Amino acid sequence: MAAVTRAHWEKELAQLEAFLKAHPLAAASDLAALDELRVAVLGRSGSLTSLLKALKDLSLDDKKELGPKAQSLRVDLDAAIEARKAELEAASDLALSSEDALDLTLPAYAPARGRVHPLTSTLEEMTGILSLMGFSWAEGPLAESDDNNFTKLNIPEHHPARGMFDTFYLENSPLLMRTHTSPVQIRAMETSRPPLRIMAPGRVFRHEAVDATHSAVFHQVEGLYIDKNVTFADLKGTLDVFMQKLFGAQTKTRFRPSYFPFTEPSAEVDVSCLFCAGSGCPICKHSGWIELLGAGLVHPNVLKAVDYDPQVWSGFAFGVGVERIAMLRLGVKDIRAFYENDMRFLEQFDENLV
Ligand code: 2NM
Repeated sequence: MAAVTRAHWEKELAQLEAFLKAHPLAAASDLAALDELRVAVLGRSGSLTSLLKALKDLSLDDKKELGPKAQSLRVDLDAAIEARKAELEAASDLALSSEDALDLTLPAYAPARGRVHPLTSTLEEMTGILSLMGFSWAEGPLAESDDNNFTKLNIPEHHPARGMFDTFYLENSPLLMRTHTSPVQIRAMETSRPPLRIMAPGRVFRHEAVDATHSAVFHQVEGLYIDKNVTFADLKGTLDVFMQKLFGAQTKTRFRPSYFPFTEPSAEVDVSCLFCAGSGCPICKHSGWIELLGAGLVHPNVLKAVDYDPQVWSGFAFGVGVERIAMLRLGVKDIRAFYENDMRFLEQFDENLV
């Protein structure tokens, strides 16, 4: 700035004050705008800097009078700039941190829901049907006595089922792992008087070579009905309804003569193929029938073993494998998949029973 007069200096200061009034630092919208203002006023060739430099051209009296005015303006401006700068920085920090912050308006993560194991849902459906038909739930220990598992079920001492190749015997114990849930029926008959209508669902153990259709540990549901004058017709009617409730009203049953030590007569029970309705397909090997249950009228020796008089009481019993039913309904080709707990397998079975 060339040498100035007092009047010129005062005019310049008035202009600067007017400018600052029109552009208050407190209104600078961001740090860049604030710095631009700072440079324009307080920078090396800023308007206030120039005025302070120009004081040297004024008289000593004018300097004494005007110098403090300009100085105090400069101090005020410095303070205002610092204050606004702090404000803008705080605002931008806040903006940054709220970008990273949890947005409470977002929907919550869906919780990972568990689901019922396909064997459990199958077993529950079977027992649910039997329950509606009047069978009550009975349970017993997995490790059983030889008596309950074999002798009282009319399985003689040298029957092959008793061999080491079929039964898991325990070391240092007279007990064995039950090979069927029939010992539960024995216990129930021993602890209550007939009539009796019970089901025995649960885990059983056989010394099997494991493959796609055999497991050493599997599940059974057995039913037992003891009353006066129970006939084979009662058994047929009961299993007809059970199978129709399980597989659909169109389902038919077929009884073929068979043998079990604990029933006489005994039967293998087939159901009409649930995939082709009996017309023949690869799953029923074109027979139209699928073998599913064992059944029969309770052998008099079994009744005698639990102190029921076979002249007074009679009954039927049946047994069915839970895995076999689940495999058929769910299209599972390898029984081992049920026990591996691979989520990719288990996640396929939510509500999708056949
Ligand atoms: C089956 C087949 C036939 C059965 C027999 C008994 C008892 F205890 F009453 F003797 N409970 N279950 C039985 C009969 C089980 O499973 C294939």
